[in-house]
Amino acid sequence: MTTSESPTAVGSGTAATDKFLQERVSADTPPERVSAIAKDVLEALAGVIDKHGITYPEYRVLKQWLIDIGQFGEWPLWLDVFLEHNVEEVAYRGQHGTKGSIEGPYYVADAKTLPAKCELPMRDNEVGSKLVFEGQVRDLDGNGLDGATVELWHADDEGYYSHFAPHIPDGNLRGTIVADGEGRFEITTIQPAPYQIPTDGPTGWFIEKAGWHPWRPAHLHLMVKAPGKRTITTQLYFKDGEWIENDVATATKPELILDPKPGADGINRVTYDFVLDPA
Ligand code: MBD
Ligand code: FE
Repeated sequence: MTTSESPTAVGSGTAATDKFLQERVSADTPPERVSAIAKDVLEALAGVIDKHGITYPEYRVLKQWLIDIGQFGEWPLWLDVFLEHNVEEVAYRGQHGTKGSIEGPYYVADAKTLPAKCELPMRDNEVGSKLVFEGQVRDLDGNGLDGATVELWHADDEGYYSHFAPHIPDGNLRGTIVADGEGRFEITTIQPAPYQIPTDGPTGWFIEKAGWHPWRPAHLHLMVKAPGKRTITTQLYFKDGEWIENDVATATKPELILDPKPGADGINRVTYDFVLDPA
């Protein structure tokens, strides 16, 4: 691997920021609500400054770090690691189906469409143990859903994501699986590795200065859709996996843990069914 092909914090950060900027997001927040939220945020920060007796050197370091986060393109990373789980909990209040989890910074829309029984796009020599992931998309009454899609994206055996690491081909380990008429799917992929927040950028420095660890447990990302149903964005983890009890992004849930077992062919297999609420 040449230096220019090595993943760097600024490289993945910039790619995540560029991807996010293409979405041109908006929210219909009225001025009274903006005012109420902004007031509470400022009051919370005032409380922290007062409580800890924040000094001028500390204030200037904060300013520098906020500028660095922007220049490294790491706002998507930092926000999704430290705040998104709170927003996700609010968004899924009162929902009955499969638990959600955070989307994170590395989703890419319009991944290749694949049939219900498929292999995720991967390199000829893709490293990692094979994993067969199968299941069914159902409604709250247990009926299989026609027209369901399962978008799956995950890191490779080194913890890197395609589109956000320069040495991986676009589309690698990403797919939009069209489930069959009863919502069933069977996807062959590889076991992802845990993900490490880049240590050569401001999110990594922040974690290091606080004496925390930069790891997320190995995970699969999923976005599951069906006509007339509420889309769920979630993640699935692996039983007894490293960092499962102390995810830096606080995004694990007991209901979202897989326990693959080798089948008769020796290949690891696991079943997980998704339940969607009405839209
Ligand atoms: C990831 O792979 C991820 O899933 C999240 C939420 C944040 C950073 C990297
Ligand atoms: Fe991830």
